[in-house]
Amino acid sequence: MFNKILIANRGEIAVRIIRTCKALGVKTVAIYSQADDSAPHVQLADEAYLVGGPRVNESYLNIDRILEVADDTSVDAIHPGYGLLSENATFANRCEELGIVFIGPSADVISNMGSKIEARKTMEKAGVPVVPGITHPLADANEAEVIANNMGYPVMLKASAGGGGIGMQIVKSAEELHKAFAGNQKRATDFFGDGAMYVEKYIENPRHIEIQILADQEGNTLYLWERECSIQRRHQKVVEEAPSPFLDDLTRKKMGEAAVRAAKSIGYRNAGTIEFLVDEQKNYYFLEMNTRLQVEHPVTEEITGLDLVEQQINIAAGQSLTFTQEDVQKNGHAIEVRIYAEDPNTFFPSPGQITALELPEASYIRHELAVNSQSKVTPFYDPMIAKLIVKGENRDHAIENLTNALQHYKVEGIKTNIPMLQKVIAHPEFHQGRTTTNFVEKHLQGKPNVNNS
Ligand code: MV4
Repeated sequence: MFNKILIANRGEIAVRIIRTCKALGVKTVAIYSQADDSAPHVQLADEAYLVGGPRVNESYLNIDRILEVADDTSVDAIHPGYGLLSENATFANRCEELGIVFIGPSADVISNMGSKIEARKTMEKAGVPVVPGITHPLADANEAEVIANNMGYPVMLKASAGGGGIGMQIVKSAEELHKAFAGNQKRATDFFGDGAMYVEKYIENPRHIEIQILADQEGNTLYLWERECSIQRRHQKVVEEAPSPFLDDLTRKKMGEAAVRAAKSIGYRNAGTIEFLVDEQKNYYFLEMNTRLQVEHPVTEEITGLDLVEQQINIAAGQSLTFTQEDVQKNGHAIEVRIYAEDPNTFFPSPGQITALELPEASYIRHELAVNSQSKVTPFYDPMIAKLIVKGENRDHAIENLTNALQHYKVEGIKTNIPMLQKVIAHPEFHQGRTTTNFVEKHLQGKPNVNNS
């Protein structure tokens, strides 16, 4: 087992990782920016080092400086958390060159899954259903038109390097196609420095359901059920739950087995997530693979009783999984809501000084916090300040527990999205499990399902 781990992240996920390290008796090294000198993760770690200015490019993405700290402190491994350097193949490679274990898959696997076209090709070969479409880069708008005419409209143009909803465009007719192609290619080039695009059939009113997997160094690969993450606003997830209210046990098993095939086909090691779009007929299609721990991992932990960070660390340290697929439990129902420092009406970030923080406590409540009652929320990072996770014997109980918890959740000094979360979970459509990706636009903003990206 490792003696010391550096956590190359900040906020709630850095705190979360430190917690498991402490439980495992592993020493921790935190890094921080000038804007984070009194942040919770800095206070909790055994050692903490300043790595640069407030902007992520100067600090949390500063690979040279982070590796200098890792070297100086003689850590055995680096946990990248999510976002930031977690899916950066260069960083994974640099760690390996220094003889430091990157807690994640190999650099090759990261880059293979980072290209959506490569990922589609790989999954198709592995017998995992992908959204109907192509697995090569489009030469030009004329080729896109030929393919789209064959496939039938609407279609979606997507950037191969895309993610987070950037660089994708719905196209409803041949007339729209040439303009959409040029616009999308420009955005892809501007954002990702890569204009490669492919085209897929557009799936109407899909759900976003993802399968958590774990794979050890020997290739033992298990699925840890699904998370339903359809309720989002502008590609920012808001509510996540496990299990999905939409899946039946047979679909659940088939998706789990497809996810295991996907992971095995690329020699995957680590915790990982296979994202699927699921249509109204419960057809599921591979969307992308995330080669890291996810923000919403706690709902899986709550229903399985597993600690995913512990599993990641054990796997990275070369230990084999100590349980089999049949051992993976699925108890009760868990829901996570993301608390953002944002104006509930305009959705703009609302940074500032927190003046009071009073949290509900109960056996069914779990908090993951990036802040305390004295924190200042700065404009430099993601405005997510906390996650609230509740459990229940079943979905109705979980919703009831969440309603109570949110009622007693007090953050003062800054604005938060709590009123919006309350509207979501009080909505009859949510109670009925009609959680589709257009939920927020349809039920909370009175607008049709427009593509805002
Ligand atoms: C789609 C789609 C419909 N059809 N692809 C959005 C994020 C990106 N990773 C993929 N996304 C979508 N791809 C096809 N062929 C609809 C979406 C989509 C979406 C997906 C998951 C969660 C929320 C979403 C909101 C709008 C659109």
